[in-house]
Amino acid sequence: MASSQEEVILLGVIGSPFLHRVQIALKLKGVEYKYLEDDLNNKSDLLLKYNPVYKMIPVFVHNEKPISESLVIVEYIDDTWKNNPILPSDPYHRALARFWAKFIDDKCVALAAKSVFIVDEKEKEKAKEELFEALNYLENELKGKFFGGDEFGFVDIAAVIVPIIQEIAGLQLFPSEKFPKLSKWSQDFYNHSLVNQVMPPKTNFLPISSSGSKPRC
Ligand SMILES: N[C@@H](CCC(=O)N[C@@H](CS)C(=O)NCC(=O)O)C(=O)O
Repeated sequence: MASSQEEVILLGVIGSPFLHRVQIALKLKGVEYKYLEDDLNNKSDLLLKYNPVYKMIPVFVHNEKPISESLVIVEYIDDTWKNNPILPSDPYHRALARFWAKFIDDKCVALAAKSVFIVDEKEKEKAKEELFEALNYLENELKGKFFGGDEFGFVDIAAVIVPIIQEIAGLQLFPSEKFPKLSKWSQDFYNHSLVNQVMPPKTNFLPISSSGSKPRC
């Protein structure tokens, strides 16, 4: 728990999967925080001050020290509040968890955006094929109920975006016959008693958009 001397602020926009990563981590740790909803069409001075480099939410501010990038924030939360660990303790398993979390952002998220926004049909099909290939790696990586084992961990929190991509993109990304484990995982994770306290109704997710238009998610 954050002590009464601590000030914990989170800037975000409800419906952003990147924000929800941080909220799940805070809920798991039982950290109280002040939530400030931003407006991506009219970014607050606080957002521009605290994340001048990317000008993106989420931004986490702990005792006036700002941190950006959702996965960096989740690691910081895990390092700061030691109860209910998010990353494994073994260095090799920690490295693997970071590898898959990065894979989700670099491959799955990037390819999903591409497969939605590319206009050329051939290229769109190619991006979809590559996305399916990437998701197949995730499917094979899912060895237990969660990526983290019996309980969810860093990769699960990173992967919260994967079913959201399906919703917002209107893609049948993982029909259960193609990705049975991912499909079951997404139900288990979203229905988890901590996670479902944080996630908004699926209709509230922000639309992802190509890098040219604003605001983007
Ligand atoms: N890599 C960032 C991505 C965050 C992100 O894409 N945030 C979007 C909202 S979902 C944003 O702030 N967009 C504003 C903009 O692009 O101007 C993270 O993991 O935190």
